[in-house]
Amino acid sequence: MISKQVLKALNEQTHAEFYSFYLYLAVSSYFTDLHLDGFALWMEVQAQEELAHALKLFHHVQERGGRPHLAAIAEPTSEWGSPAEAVQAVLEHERHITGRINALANLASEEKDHATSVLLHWYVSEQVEEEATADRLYHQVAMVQESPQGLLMLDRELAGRGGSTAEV
Ligand code: OFO
Repeated sequence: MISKQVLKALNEQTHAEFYSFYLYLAVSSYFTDLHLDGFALWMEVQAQEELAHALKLFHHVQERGGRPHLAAIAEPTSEWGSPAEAVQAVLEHERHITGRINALANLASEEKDHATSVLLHWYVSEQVEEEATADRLYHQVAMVQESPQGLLMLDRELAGRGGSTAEV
């Protein structure tokens, strides 16, 4: 049986992952408006990953005899000053999520909830990848932001890699 504290924290993290889904969709939509379809696709694939992250936690709560609580999801920002700013927002969000996952992992250890600890090992590794890919993309877009040609080349590259978020 899951403790009340762990249940609450897992539900909050599920909510944070649903918010991540919303944020990536908002960024995807921003890039669609700019006709940067490769960026838009990359962000949409990321959004799908976030949905999977949320559902994995949702099902874990159910399997442990808890009840998921579905709180309202806030509207994400939908406008940024430049493509680099939009990608920076994603990078900062991933850093924030890493902090949350680490705090959750600490709580699961303190509560001796081994099943949740094992599940969270996956999230800890996933966050290393999420931050690294967002960081790489941010540096690439910042590098070409003054060059429309460079931006279009990067966009084409991202369009070709839309099926995998593990690479940029
Ligand atoms: Fe769910 O990892 Fe990104 O936010």
